[in-house]
Amino acid sequence: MNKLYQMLLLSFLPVISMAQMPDRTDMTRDTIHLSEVVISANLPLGNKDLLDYYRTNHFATIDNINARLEGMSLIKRGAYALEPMLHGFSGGQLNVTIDGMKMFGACTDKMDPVTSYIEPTNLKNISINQGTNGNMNGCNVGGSVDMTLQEPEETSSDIPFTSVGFGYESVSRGRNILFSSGLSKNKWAWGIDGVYRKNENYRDGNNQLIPFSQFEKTNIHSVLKYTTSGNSFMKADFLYDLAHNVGYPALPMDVSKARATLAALEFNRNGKTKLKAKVYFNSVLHVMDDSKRDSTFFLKNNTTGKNDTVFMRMDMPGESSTFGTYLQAERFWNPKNKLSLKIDNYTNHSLAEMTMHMNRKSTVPEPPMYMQTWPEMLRNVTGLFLQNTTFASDKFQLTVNGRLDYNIDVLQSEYGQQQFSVFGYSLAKKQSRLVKSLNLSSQYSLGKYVSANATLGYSERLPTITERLGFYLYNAYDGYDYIGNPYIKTEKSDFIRMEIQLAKSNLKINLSQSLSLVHDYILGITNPDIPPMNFYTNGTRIYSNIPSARLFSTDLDLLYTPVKAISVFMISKFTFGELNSGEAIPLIPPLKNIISVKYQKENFSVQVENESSLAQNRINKSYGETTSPAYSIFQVKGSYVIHFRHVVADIGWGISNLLNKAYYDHLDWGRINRPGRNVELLLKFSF
Ligand SMILES: [Cu+2]
Repeated sequence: MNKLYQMLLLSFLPVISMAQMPDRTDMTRDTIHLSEVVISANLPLGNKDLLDYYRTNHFATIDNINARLEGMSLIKRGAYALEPMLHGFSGGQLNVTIDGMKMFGACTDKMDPVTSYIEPTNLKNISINQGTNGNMNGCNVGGSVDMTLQEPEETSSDIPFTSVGFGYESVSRGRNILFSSGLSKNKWAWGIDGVYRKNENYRDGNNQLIPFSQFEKTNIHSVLKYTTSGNSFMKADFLYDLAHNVGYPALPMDVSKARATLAALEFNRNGKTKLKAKVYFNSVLHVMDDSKRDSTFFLKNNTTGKNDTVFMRMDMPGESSTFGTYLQAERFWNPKNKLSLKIDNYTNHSLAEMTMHMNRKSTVPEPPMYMQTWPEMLRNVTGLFLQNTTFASDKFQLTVNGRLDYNIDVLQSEYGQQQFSVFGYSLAKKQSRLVKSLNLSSQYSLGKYVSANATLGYSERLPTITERLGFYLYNAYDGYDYIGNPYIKTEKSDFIRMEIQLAKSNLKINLSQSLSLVHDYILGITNPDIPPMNFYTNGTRIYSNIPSARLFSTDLDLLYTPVKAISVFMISKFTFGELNSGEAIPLIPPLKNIISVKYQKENFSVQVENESSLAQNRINKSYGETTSPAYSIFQVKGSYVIHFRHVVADIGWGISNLLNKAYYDHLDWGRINRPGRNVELLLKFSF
């Protein structure tokens, strides 16, 4: 089995590892950093056991994987494109990047988080950094999620490799096809991978069809690599992702088209000084569509006093494109100190429009009403990141890092200015800000198997375009229209995290606690003076800074292998969030626990999993939040691998929601039930 073969064979298998950790920092070699996940052939020895706990099946979506990561929860508005939340932080409070590249969704309603444009088959790693410490790719308060794209490895043999898989899911009649292929010759290596998915509406545990839960998507990623010398290479990535007919049952609109393209060129040198330079471009188009929804309203007619039928249709396209570049270097400047540096710059262009077509039955059609919900804006950010790690002794290491981001926002549209003049704002065409971050972390080993980590940090973050210039953005969760605040202050966070790890050969435990004290926390505050614009909104909220908010999280991860064939994996997550008023931060998940037991012998494996959540009664009613009940669901899955000459056939099966429970998660908008019992079958051939 050559290396490329291995790489591609394993390309669907997520595992946990010391991703992105240079050799020297691997102080406790047996320790598993459960916050970092690798999906690749570069899986470190000994971590193979963990692999299947992250792989729900070969056709797992990125959401399935994210749901199992430490501290990660998912906000659900439909069956597709779940929004990541890390320890109660989401949206602009998180840095989501693709191998350090900035990319922004084009939906004003957060229907398309960046993760929705990536498939597990594209991925080599997912690495997560918690709190203010995730500032390598941008200053932020809630942490970072960086996804590295899959890449081929140059080999001496030039045997092409191909793998094709087919899958079926009963609950949504989901059909999935995935493939990957690779070729390498001399200094060249090429890889291609992709997925096609088509899902119809799914049924919940009450056997009810959930309307508007369908989706269809195609994803393709290609990478070409050229090794210039022993320790340097050039790499070109191209990614295309197209989703259409995506339903969002919890929202009043669906998506007829969500398209992303990404192109990147990278130079990498691995010498005494490690160098990485990258230039990239990505663009996202998002078209919202309510043509399949009932858009009839009944309004009292002012003159007749009778109920009048009103039809309202909306066209809401959005686009976002980002051009960026970065240079990263790493070097030991003496035997005990390693310095890392990153300089980066990106320019993002975004625009979202809304045209409302309103038609009263009793009168002539009104002229269409046009708005820019994201006025056309250019955001340019230049950042400098510096980090030094001191390996003080075999037992102790200290890392200090800091970052500065200089931002210029240029409002390009006249429209945006005019829109805001209604509220008495005279918008400056240009606005600049400086945000900063400083973090100190230490790692100390307390004996052969136990180590402790502590982090202390401060960071600020830029407000998003929605928070600054968003214009009448309807939030289907609380029923309010949201308006940005052009002069909103940056959000700031003080952060502390403690972690203790036990790492023995058959038992690994990781317990962590994080506390964030956020100042000038950004939240929409109701403004009773602004009249509602539509007949279906509760009122208008303006993004505002509230004095402070506190978020506390605790996570426990455990991996236990009592005997060789059996392994047990558990992950528990809990977050508590409070505003300075003492009220709960809206949409904080309750305690959640996943436990999984696996039996594996040779080519056969079977795994039983339980996912349980407590009820959430600590809610904020003024944000439309309601309590949610506890639930507990089971799933079972298995696989069998057959080797036949040069072909490897992988047969997989699984039943999720085994007891056909009708349930929803606290972060699921609209209290819409999740899928009921689902039988999945998959077949994968590699040759
Ligand atoms: Cu949208």
